[in-house]
Amino acid sequence: MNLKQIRNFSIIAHIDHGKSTLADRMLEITNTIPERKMRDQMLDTMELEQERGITIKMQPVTMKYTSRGQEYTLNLIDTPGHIDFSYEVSRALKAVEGSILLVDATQGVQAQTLTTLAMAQKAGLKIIPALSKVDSPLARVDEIKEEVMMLLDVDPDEILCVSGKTGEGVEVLLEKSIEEIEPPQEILPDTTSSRALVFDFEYSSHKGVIIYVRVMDGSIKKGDQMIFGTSKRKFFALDVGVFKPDAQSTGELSAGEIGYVVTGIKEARVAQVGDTVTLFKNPLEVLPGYMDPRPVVWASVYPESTDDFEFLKTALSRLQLSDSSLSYEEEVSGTLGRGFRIGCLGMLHLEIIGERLRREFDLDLIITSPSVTYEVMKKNGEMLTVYSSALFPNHGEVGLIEEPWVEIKIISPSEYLGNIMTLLYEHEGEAQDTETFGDGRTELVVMMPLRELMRNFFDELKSVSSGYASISYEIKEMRSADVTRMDVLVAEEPVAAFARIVSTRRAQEEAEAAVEKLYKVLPRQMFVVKIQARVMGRIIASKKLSALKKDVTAKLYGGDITRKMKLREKQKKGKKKMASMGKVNISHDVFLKMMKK
Ligand SMILES: Nc1nc2c(ncn2[C@@H]2O[C@H](COP(=O)(O)OP(=O)(O)OP(=O)(O)O)[C@@H](O)[C@H]2O)c(=O)[nH]1
Ligand SMILES: [Mg+2]
Repeated sequence: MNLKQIRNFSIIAHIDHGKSTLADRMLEITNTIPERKMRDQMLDTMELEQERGITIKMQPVTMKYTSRGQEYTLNLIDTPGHIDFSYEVSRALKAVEGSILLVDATQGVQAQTLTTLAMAQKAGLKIIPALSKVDSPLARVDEIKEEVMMLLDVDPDEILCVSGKTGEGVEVLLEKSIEEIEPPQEILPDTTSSRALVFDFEYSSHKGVIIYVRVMDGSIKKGDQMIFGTSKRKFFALDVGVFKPDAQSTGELSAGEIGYVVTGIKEARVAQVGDTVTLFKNPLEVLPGYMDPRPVVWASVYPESTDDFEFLKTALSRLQLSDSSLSYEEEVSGTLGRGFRIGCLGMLHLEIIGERLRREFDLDLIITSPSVTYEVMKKNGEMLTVYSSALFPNHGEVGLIEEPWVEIKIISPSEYLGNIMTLLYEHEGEAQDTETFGDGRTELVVMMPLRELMRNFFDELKSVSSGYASISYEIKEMRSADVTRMDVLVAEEPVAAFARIVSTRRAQEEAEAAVEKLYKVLPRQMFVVKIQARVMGRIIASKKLSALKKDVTAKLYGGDITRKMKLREKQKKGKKKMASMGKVNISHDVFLKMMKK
């Protein structure tokens, strides 16, 4: 295929600014999808994406479009807007030459507008700015244009106005993209070999790993023997084709094109995003790949039924083949048995992983409350990286603790600043910088412990700003942390799964909340059960769950009072014995209820 007739681009924007809806109109205009098959957010192919109305995974699609008598192949990659999925965006950007930067005309520039734009600029991409949702009665076109002009240093007439709802302006946007985005170029135009960048993959039980590639040099044909540059695994290209957005076999993918290659590989961890595939008999050098994503939060996942352990293991390895940002390691817990510690890019990511495991693999799971990573130096000089609360050393052994801090950027209408400042204080935030941003809005730069960001900060920010504030964050540095382990004891025994790492200044509050919660969900036993929270070797919250009264004498009608007394005496002894054994059987149901917010 002639490179000059190819254009590769992505759509980037803040969450919900209308990327997938704009893509729908492009699919229609280019007749990529017949009208009768069209539905809203066509590129959100996952059931969860449709249900929640958000894009989770990037989705490439190949379209044909004729402009001024010339037919073009347009490869579009729709990207997610939510911050937890920005690793998807960064990978998509390495496969294209340009990006449409969409700004919602009813909302204006938001935090993720800035971060995704910075990513695209760093990748050296041509930026095509456009306002979306201009059909809306709430659209403030002139005002928002000003914001974009400041951001990009462009003239107002360079900012297009589109509506994914009505289709207004979409053809103009396509024409402009063809005009302004550079066609792809080969790095080695004369090569007889081929190579491609792997930017994503999926797994099919029939076909094995299917890699999503951007061909950089030469062309990949069905039947070619290929090799992964880094993992060195060989395979035959069993099928080659493009996304329409369903896979459509073409037999060949040439330089500049975006499509898929079926590898037949069934084992996990061979295909890596960012790896290069090249012709086996004449391999080319490996292309620069991607930085591995750094997990932000860790949580433990256990099957509700211990028999499901192997199945959970398989499920995670499959899931990793459709979500390259997921990492996990095996872990054993005294109470919950064998499970995994999984690393995620944020709370929504963790929630989506849990939901996919339940749905796509029909697994019943216990997911512990998430924790960030702590670097602990023990008094004996030993260094530990702790991801799991239960493994956090005892207070007496701890020398120094460090935890990750993030730089967060918040954009909000200025009238909510007071509320936001209070919230920041509650979450140990330190304001660094404020700047007025456009009309009546303020941009705040704040440093905060990641631990506090993960403590429901996003939801609280939404609520104190009536949904108007937007946020992005980046992990910046490690700082010393004033945190400690809180144990929850049931009948005087600590329950590992309930251990949490809490900030010392909030220890009392957390301890009382944990005891209260367990008091509510733990069924009564045959004997009195103490529920306690312990911090730094001291019990700081405690509650007694009274015993279940089972009247052992009920069956004795009238009769002998001494016999009744004897029975009661016996029962008392029995209870005492049970209590002294300290065995309270905590059911999975109780664990589940405790893990829930
Ligand atoms: N009025 C109006 N509403 C729109 C338009 N485009 C999208 N919407 C609505 O805005 C919401 C978000 O649209 P999406 O296309 O899913 O946004 P997105 O940018 O793909 O969202 P993420 O992928 O989750 O970041 C939906 O409720 C759409 O119906 C538009 O042009 N006009
Ligand atoms: Mg979307």
